[in-house]
Amino acid sequence: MQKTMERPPSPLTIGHRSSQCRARTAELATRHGVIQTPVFMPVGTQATVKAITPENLQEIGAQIILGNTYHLFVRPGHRLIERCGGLHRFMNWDRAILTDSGGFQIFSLKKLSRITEEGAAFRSHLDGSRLFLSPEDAIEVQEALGSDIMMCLDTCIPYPADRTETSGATALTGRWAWRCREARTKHDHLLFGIVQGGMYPDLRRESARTMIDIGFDGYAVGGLSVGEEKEQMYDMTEVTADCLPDDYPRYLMGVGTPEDLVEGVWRGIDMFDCVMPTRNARNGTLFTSTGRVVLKNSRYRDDQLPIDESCDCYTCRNYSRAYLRHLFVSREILSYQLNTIHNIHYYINLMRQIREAIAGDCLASFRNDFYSGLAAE
Ligand code: PRF
Ligand code: ZN
Repeated sequence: MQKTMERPPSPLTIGHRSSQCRARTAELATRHGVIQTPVFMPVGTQATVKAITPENLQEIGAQIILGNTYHLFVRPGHRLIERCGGLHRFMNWDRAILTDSGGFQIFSLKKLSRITEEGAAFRSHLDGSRLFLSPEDAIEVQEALGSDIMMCLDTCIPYPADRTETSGATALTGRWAWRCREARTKHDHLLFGIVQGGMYPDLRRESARTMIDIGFDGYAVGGLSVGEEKEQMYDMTEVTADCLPDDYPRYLMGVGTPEDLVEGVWRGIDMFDCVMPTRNARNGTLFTSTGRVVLKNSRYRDDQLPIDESCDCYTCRNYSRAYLRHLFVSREILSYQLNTIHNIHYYINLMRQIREAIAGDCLASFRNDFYSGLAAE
């Protein structure tokens, strides 16, 4: 009882709950506006969503983007960004920003890092210089950036990992989460805890319990999409989401494909981020309602159709597959911009359709139609 009383008020206001599954629509209140969920957050690691302008993002309808503590800490440094008026002003984006804590990036650069109780010691991926990030530092950096949603510093567990290793890393993530909450000085900037626990359902439940006891403004599911099978990823998402309080936001980190978004929402996830739409755009792979278009494929050489006939993005309204293929094979700069506009639009529009389907209580038929559309090609 006591613990429930200590919980911060939820920033989430639930709209509709699906009668068919765990999905819900909601509004998430941040310092930079109210976000309609479920939502996809385009990734802007280096204070830019690669290849497109904030104006492009606004026109597409992106409500919130993700920034990375680790990258901005290493370069150009959070104090410089603070002197420039914070991350929003620095990059000219006045909607919401969620910042990842750096835990996952440091994990990704594993050979360059060493995790201790105190924090993560690592070498800069730029010049090899020695750096250190404690849970307290991660909060200080995110507060200096002016992040609307800060993430706790966590330790992402590799896959596969045995139970002993998973249990130790998950417990450390719990101790760091306490320190993150203590280090926080700005209470109007939201702070989310991250559930780890690898592929062990009981460790997931224990980790969720720890995060709930600490009391955060929202809860993330970390440590998934790290090499495990899809079914396992969906099972772990479900196990974790089911342990989290129903009235707080749930965020599935670093996931995923369009199919993963549908499956995540089905299991009660409200927020997603992934480099997939932006990275694939730059590699010439475009998402459509009938599957993926790989631009280098010669079948598109003479193709007058837009990328997706049912898409109303700037790219599809104005350019043919033949032109986009030409730009891509010629490695023209415009290729990156036009492809990114389309892919982000596809993801943002998919989430809008999902929200409408939940509100109309027809997510099950939406999901069926979505899969038959993909299978049509
Ligand atoms: N932790 C953090 N960021 C992340 C992850 C995580 O586990 C993942 C895992 N898919 C992506 N991004 N802090
Ligand atoms: Zn399009």
